[in-house]
Amino acid sequence: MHRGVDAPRTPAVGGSAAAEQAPAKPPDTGAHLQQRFDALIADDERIEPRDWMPTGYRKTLIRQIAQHAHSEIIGMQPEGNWITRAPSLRRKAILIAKVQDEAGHGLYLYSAAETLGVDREDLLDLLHEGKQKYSSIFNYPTLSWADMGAIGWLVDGAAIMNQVPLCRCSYGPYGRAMVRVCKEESFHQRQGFDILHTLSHGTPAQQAMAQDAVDRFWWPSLMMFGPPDERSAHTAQSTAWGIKRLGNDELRQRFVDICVPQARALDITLPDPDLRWNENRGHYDFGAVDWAELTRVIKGDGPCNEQRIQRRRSAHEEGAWVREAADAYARKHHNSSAAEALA
Ligand code: BYC
Repeated sequence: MHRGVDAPRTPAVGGSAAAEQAPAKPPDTGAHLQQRFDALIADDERIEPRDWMPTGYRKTLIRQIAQHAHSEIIGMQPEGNWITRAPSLRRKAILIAKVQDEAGHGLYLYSAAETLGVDREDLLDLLHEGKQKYSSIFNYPTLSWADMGAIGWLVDGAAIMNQVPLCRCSYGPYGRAMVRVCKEESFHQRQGFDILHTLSHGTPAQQAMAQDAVDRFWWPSLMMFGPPDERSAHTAQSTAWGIKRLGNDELRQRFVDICVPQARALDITLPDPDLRWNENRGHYDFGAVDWAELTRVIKGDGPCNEQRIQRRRSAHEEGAWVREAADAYARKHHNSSAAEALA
């Protein structure tokens, strides 16, 4: 059971007599702080912003939360591409709402990162300079309307699989942000499934379009979970710290297991000839993922890396006046509140 944000770390001391009898508080030495942190992690308690934490824990969280936030806002681009071409007013309104949700997710996540002592502007600079990553999946183009279905079904589906365990992340602000994000992602996943279901039960041309989208997005979706655990630089330590609750391979396997029956309901074939139920393992076996492709895309050599980052930079520059106006408004508001307090 997680402690609430404001719950005390140490038992309250009753009166002064009790205080006199209480054992002397151990000094906050490095070793003592580390022990307290380790005990919180071992008890599955949450670490909050005011708590001491090892430098590595803080750095890992900043890296992961920032990468996650960047993914949310870069993830608006492939879908934004279809807002003007959605096939009906209803589909357009839903897609606009979804893209707007992604911006909101970015905001929750940048705010969660800021509780670790970093500045959102600095994180954005790191993204724009190519010094921080975002998810590989958003470097693939969205070529047809069916891609909106495949992204919703597969990409949001993979995101939910990855993010539900993150709701139990040992760092409080990240875990709490994930709760809300996951609720919204499940709507996104259903809208994607609905788009594909409509197309795959439509004309032969629509069926082919749905199949083609799934053919292109299936393998990149499996790559979203990261490299295999044995090659993952961070999984062991992040799991020991309770940041990640499950490894990359286990989440990928769960995703495959859940997608197979859903693909059947969609009348869509997953593009993997090695996909079959393994009675002994109680899981679906699946073919080899092209890890060289993931490495290439992460390093900047995916089909749309350049376009995505350029668009992001120009959106940031074009939005400078909005940030300036918001700052000016905040200053004015602050000054008039201060003047009122003095009156
Ligand atoms: N793409 O040791 P590993 C969304 C990097 S948003 C790019 O396993 P870790 C959505 C990794 O960062 C989707 N990079 O790392 C939004 C590390 O690099 P550095 C984003 C990847 O962190 C809008 C290195 O490879 N979701 O779903 O333990 C619309 C070694 O990997 C990728 C999140 O960010 C990749 N696919 O595990 C719709 C969730 N995979 O930093 C949907 C939170 C690995 O050492 N993040 N790398 O240079 C996580 O759960 C974890 O960070 C990961 C990677 C599972 C992604």
